[in-house]
Amino acid sequence: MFENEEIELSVDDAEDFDLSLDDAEEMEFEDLLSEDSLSEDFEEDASASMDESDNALPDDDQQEESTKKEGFFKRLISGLTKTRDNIVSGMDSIFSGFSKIDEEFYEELEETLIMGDIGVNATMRILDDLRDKVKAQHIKEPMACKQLLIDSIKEQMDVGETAYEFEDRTSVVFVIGVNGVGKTTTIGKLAGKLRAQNKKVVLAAADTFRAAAGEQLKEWANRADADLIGGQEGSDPAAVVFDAVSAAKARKADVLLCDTAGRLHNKKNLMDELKKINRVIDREYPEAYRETLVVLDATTGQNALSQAREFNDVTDITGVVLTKMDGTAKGGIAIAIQAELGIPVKYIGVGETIDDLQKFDADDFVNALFYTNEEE
Ligand SMILES: Nc1nc2c(ncn2[C@@H]2O[C@H](COP(=O)(O)OP(=O)(O)OP(=O)(O)O)[C@@H](O)[C@H]2O)c(=O)[nH]1
Ligand SMILES: [Mg+2]
Repeated sequence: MFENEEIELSVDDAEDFDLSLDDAEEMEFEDLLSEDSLSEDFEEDASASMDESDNALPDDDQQEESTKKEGFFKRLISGLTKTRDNIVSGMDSIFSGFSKIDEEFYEELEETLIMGDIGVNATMRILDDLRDKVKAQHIKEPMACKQLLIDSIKEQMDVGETAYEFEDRTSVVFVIGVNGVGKTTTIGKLAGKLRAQNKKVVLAAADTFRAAAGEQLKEWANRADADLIGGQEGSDPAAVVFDAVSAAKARKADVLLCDTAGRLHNKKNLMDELKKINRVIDREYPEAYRETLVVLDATTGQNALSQAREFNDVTDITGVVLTKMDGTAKGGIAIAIQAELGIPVKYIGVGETIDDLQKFDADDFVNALFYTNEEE
């Protein structure tokens, strides 16, 4: 089965992935084009529910930009408490416990970084960079290394400026990831964010494998005040996406968010299906800007990193959403993802409600990680 804990695709699997174009053509999508086949029994236009909803979105305009930024940083600091305790308290005792910078000092730092889920390769690069800086600047005091280490981590995480272009264009956001990582929840939160910017949002419930998946997305559509296009349980997910693309075009939607299954009968099926859906979007909506987000559960640490690699092999990932950052000690994985894969973490999930999705900024993240009260 395709469990969270183990996603291991062999190269052989990958070679089998290719579905021929003919397969896709056989799906007779033309038949689905007619208006009345748009899965009406499942389709939901939740626009009426906005006003009386308990979950009405906060009015961004009412808040001062600076207060928001401050509040955001505070939330980030508190969300990262466990990760910070895990990594930084170990660091501080190394910085204060050593009287000189020697091999043993570097070894202790290495162990702490690796234990903090920063990843072996990223750790090596961070420490090589630190050694260079220490040498070049003739640093003798371990305490004086702290800021250099922070700088090195930030440099290794550099993936250039993170673009959120899809938010401002007519776009399709394809959301993928193994089961239970938080795909559906992330789509709900993203829909909420986009609706708060007054965008027209359509959700495609392309997880037709799990019985409750459609209902779950429908709830999020109501909460976020977005349209939903779904299909019956067991129906072809690529056909649902085909319908959703037609609806997005007809309704002049700004953003189409596609939820996908995290588990199928086996891994190969899942990857085949993702490829097939991808092809349908490419063919039917070539004018749309494409964003492919892989959702990873931060609590799974290094497994998240290998999942990102596997998905990157079958599709071009444009960004990562790292969920469940609230309360995990494994938040260091954000560093490993950017430093080792060069893929930007675009959002982090910090809770289960509609407001619990934040844009990720590597510098803010590292600052929050190393934040101590004395520095105020
Ligand atoms: N604490 C916390 N929980 C989260 C976060 N994101 C998602 N969850 C929870 O994780 C669980 C799984 O989330 P889903 O959105 O259903 O995950 P999924 O990837 O769609 O799962 P499948 O559809 O089964 O593949 C739910 O209980 C969510 O509330 C987060 O950022 N923080
Ligand atoms: Mg789901």
